[in-house]
Amino acid sequence: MTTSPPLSRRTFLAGGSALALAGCISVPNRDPIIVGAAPLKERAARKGLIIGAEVSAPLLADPTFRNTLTRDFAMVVPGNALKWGPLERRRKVLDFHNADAIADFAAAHGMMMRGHTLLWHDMNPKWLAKHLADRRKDAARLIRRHIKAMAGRYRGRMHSWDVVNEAIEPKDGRGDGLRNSLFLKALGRDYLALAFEAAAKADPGARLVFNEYGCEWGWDVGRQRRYATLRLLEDLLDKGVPVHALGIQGHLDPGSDGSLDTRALGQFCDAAADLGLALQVTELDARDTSIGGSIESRDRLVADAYARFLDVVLARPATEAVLTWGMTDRHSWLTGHFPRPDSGIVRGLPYDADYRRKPAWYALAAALDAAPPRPGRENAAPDAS
Ligand code: 9MR
Repeated sequence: MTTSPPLSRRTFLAGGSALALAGCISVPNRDPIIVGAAPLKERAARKGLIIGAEVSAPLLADPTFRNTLTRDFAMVVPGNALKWGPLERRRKVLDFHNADAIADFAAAHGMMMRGHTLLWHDMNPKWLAKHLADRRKDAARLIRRHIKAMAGRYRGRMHSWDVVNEAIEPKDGRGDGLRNSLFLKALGRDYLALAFEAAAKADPGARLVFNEYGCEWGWDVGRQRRYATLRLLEDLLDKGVPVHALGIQGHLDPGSDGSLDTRALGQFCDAAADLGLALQVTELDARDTSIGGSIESRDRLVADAYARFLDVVLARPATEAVLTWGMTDRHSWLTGHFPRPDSGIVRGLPYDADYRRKPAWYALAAALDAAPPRPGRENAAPDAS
């Protein structure tokens, strides 16, 4: 069970114009949250935290998107531009133009950047699986070369890299809970150490992250995922493999009972921190696909999921960053991947499709305000003022 932070720790505004700007949401079973409209990045920086959002390059040309993004967020992460598939559709022809556009945008606006992702079982070029299967002897060299090309190109410019994404899949039936991905098939579990070592060599300054989903699930498979993740990280760290942080994706599903077990999530965060890892929330959103009722009540449940999840993760001093997977419901993977029965837009992000702040924005703001400061890191983020 999480408890509400005392209201005195929330940001209050009083007075006519301030109240017009202020948001007031009433989250079920909690006090009403009243927060001003101070940018999220300012609130995060006060606590030594970083707030960021997933973007795609074409959106950066839209002034409304751009202005909202730079006002609220201090970090960007490309949603797809750095995945192996879009990057090297044809073998040995690398297309960095979208990723470069995002990196240039970040630099021009004093924003930080995360890299997503060096190795993932999904969104790979068609030629890759066959190539790895046909030439197992070359697999390690090919993976090293890929990581060197990617992480090397942005050396010194990435705050962190998702080195390996979603490597856990208990349903694949292995004793260690690892996903039977094309990389595992080619190299066995050694591919994980190889990837982190290659990334450390290519960009020694970047934080190297193991990124995973389903860490907050209450179901049995959630418990299995957490167990497998911790055992794997412990093993890698024991062997001296340079893993620096655990990425907790945070794709929440408030319409589904058991999808968020705050107690298990808290214990998981503590166990990862005990291993010496930093924590990042890397892909936060909350889908209302299976929630009926009015927009207001749907938005309240989404905001409640943000609040309950963030209260747990931000209470941990090891947590250093929160990134939402997108910013506005106008551009979110959720509507395509988890369509609502009424075919409406899925309202999982802090801004609605018309760039109005939603209760989820205010829940995020309140959670940042309530987070304990990270000693020594307050206002450490660039462009925090
Ligand atoms: O947001 C991404 C979407 O545009 C792609 O179609 C999809 C492909 O599976 O990947 C989405 O991003 C995923 C991320 O890379 C890893 N975690 C889950 C995200 C949502 O599927």
